[in-house]
Amino acid sequence: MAAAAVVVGAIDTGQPPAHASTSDFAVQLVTVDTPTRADKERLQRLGLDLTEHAGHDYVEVVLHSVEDVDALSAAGFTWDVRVPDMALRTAQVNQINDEYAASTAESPLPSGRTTYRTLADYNADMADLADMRPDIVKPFELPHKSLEGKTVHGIEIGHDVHEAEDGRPVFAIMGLHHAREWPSGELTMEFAYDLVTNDGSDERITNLLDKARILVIPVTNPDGFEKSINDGLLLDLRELDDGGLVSILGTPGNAYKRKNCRMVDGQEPLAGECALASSNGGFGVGIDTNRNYGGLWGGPGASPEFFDPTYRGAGPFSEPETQNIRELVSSRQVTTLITNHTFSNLVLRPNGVKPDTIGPDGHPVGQPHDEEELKALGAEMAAQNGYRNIHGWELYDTTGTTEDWSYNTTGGFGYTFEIGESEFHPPYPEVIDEYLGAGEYEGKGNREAFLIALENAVNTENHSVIAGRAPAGATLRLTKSFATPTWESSIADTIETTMRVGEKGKFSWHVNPSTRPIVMDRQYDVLADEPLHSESFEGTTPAPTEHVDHEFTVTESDVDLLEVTLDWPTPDDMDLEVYYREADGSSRQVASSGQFIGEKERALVQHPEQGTYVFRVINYASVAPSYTVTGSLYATESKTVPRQLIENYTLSCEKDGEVLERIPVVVDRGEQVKAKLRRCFSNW
Ligand code: 0X9
Ligand code: ZN
Repeated sequence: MAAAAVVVGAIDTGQPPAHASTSDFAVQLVTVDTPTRADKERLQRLGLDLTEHAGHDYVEVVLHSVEDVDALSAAGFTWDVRVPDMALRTAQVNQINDEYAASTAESPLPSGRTTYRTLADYNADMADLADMRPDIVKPFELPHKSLEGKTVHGIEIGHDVHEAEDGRPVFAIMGLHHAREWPSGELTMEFAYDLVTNDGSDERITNLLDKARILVIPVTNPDGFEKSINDGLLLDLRELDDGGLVSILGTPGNAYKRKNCRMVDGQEPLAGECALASSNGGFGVGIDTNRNYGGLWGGPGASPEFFDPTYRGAGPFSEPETQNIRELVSSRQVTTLITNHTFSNLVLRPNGVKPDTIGPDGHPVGQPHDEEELKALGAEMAAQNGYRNIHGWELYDTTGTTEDWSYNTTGGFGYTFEIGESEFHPPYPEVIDEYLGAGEYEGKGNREAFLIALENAVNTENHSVIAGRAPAGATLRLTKSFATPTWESSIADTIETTMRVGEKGKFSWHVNPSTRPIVMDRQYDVLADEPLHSESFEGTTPAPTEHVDHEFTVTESDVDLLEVTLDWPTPDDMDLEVYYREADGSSRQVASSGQFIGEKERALVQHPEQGTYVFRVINYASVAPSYTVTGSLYATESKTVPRQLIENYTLSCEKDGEVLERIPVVVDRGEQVKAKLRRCFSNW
């Protein structure tokens, strides 16, 4: 089947745009038909630039070259073009942004900004916030410079922020792992402005700055972001003299770059090298920093190929950009974390791989141990921004992502926000709406979602507290070392955090549970071996391109899966479609299967409603005299992988760097335990 061209959201001049570049391929965004999960997995293996924008029967993909188009059609996929020329679209967005900025002195954002920030703007804004309120804003540098030698900046916000840590819980929010996802940095930065400018006047925020410390890292991948924003802002629309035909100045360059600036594994890039490597829209070189974290590193949904958009890197945490976040999160008690991305209007929670996937420990990866709480908080946040609240794996598998590592390693709740409807960097007014909320979400939006996340960070029901008495001025240190499983091996991980005991000699330390979620008991569902009910229909094959329908009724109410299989004796092609018959007699397609020639068909309907289904057997090109179509209904059984370990922290009590006492502490989520220190007092 040929690809139909459906053009949405781009200027349609009726003529192909003129390009300044010699290359005549326009980078485009297409919607690829993937009716089954198997299709999605097959698509994923092609190494194309998949976006997170996907539904049950499609995935949006960025096509950067003729080779990409060829790969897609060679694999038999069909697609619609959504944005036929992304460079043109970016140029158009730039024009909208220029007009908005020219007509608007100050936006309703906390900072009042009217345009996207450049890298220099982010760094200047963080410095400005620290100047504005030095008492509550502490600038910090992440431990590793980027590959190009840039300092990665962050700010810590909270009352008495310059004092030694006092046991308050920590909230972390970050953006721009992916270079082209500009709003992810904007919203992160705006939240910082919101907190800082409302301290003292807004009771809720003032209270939160009393109870928590907030780590803000708007640009985790400064090398990549710099390339994307610099090239992206250069794209320019010019009116031609002969009748206003739209032309475009420049090529996309790195405007759609995703990854970091690693050019060759294990080597630092040469000066200027990364900016020049704008082949294929700049997605070619680099490591996907959101596949480079250690948790299940190298598993499904992360590519071993350097030029793949989801290249995982030479090893877990091989990149300075991910080492930075690792060391930050391992040295603080981050009870809630949000990593911002664009786009697709999603609140994603762990895990990144389908629960029935057999993990490296030989058991199904399962649901996260804290699924219920993670889901509930996700739902609360999603009610503010109108996003879908789902697991990372529900679109496609990923491993080595930020929150899959941070949650499974530290137990702190972690989420990926996929901000915005349909673009990596939409017109700036959309960024404002995403932050403040618009339409039915007016006054809520991601601002409110972030505040709820921050409130969760201080909510003792969802973390742990170690309380007790210790000599005033003592340093308390919590440490824990363990092996974090990657997909094929493991890495050594250490958590080490400190706090200083105040003058009253009492402490209350807000921490993550001592046992990691990954070794706690966890649930997974398996399909029962035997179907609840199964029915087969034999039929005479219709003429090519014709079809035959069979009706199948579901009377049971608690069915987890309807499996429909189609079999025939010859190695040629039939297709299968499954419809649900609505009360008004109309039919709605609920599943389909259109495999390659020779492969038999299998379509799945999750949680089928009661009622009548139609199995449509289509003769695509088969000479078989007859076929068999079978519907089977299955229930799932919930199983448990038992808790493998109880882990403890080691709490040490120190005076001037000398350890006076060490005790083990075990604490579960939602629990408060007393730590009884003795020798620390007697030896003080
Ligand atoms: O693929 C990604 O890294 C993220 N999507 S994006 O379009 N921004 O690139 C999603 C990662 C989060 N998903 C999971 N944890 N599964
Ligand atoms: Zn992203």
